[in-house]
Amino acid sequence: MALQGLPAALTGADRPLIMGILNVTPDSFSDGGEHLAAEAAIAHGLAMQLQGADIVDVGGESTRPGAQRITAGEEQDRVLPVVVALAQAGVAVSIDTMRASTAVAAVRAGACIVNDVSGGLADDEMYRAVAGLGAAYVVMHWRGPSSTMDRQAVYDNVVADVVAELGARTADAVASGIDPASIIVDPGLGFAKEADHNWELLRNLGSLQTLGFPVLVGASRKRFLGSLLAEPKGAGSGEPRGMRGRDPATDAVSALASAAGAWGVRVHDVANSRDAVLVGRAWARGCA
Ligand code: PMM
Repeated sequence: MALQGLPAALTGADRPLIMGILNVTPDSFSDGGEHLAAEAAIAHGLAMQLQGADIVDVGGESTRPGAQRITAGEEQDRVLPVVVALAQAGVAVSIDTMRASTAVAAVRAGACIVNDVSGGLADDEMYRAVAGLGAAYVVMHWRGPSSTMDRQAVYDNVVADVVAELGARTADAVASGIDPASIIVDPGLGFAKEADHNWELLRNLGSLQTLGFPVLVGASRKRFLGSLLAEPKGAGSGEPRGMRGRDPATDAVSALASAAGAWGVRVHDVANSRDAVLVGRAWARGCA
């Protein structure tokens, strides 16, 4: 069944969708404040659309490890002008927020997806709010805020535990009135996960698919790619590869996630990930 809440052009796509990342934050670990000014953020969102982004994911609150929360007002001041302008320009906009009030305001401003990295855990009002919106809803695996998440990376079996926890979240979401046909799940790479937890989850994307929802993968420029690519430095431990140097590895994950049947990839490097998902799809099918 087609995913509910998305524009028809996206529900008909026969390849994984590209969700371009637009962090409208001064301290985002990837963008470092480049896009803080609304004008610059809007221009970057439009540029990503031209490069082939199917969706632009607008976020106002950093989820960088150790990041502190901001107020709802600050978050909405950052994201709403950008959501309005991009939606008016015909971009399919996703709002990356853990707050029900921001989700509601952004969908009213034109967003068609609520991307909730907390999977509903950060705000008791989120499921009820999303149930009435008619938007798609990304339920990401999460165990706690960025300030504490590194301590929560403890699993008996990371794949089974993440599937069980996402299963519980999605069941709660449906019980609160959210249409199951509007739900997307995401393993939450890097959120309460050590590097090998992320690799184990990627190797087992099929287990996430057993939940019965489309699967979104967000590996772009994350720490586990930086540490994989660390250059040996003398006899000591290597320095992680810098952010921008992680894009080819992100593209490789996009190709492999596509071959494994992912519904979408959330990336900074839109143009190359778009090529990569086509390679992955052709690889899996044995034809173009
Ligand atoms: N990662 C980040 C933020 N939002 N949303 C989803 N659905 N999945 C993710 O993996 C995810 C996310 C953090 O990364 P960023 O700071 O580069 O945006």
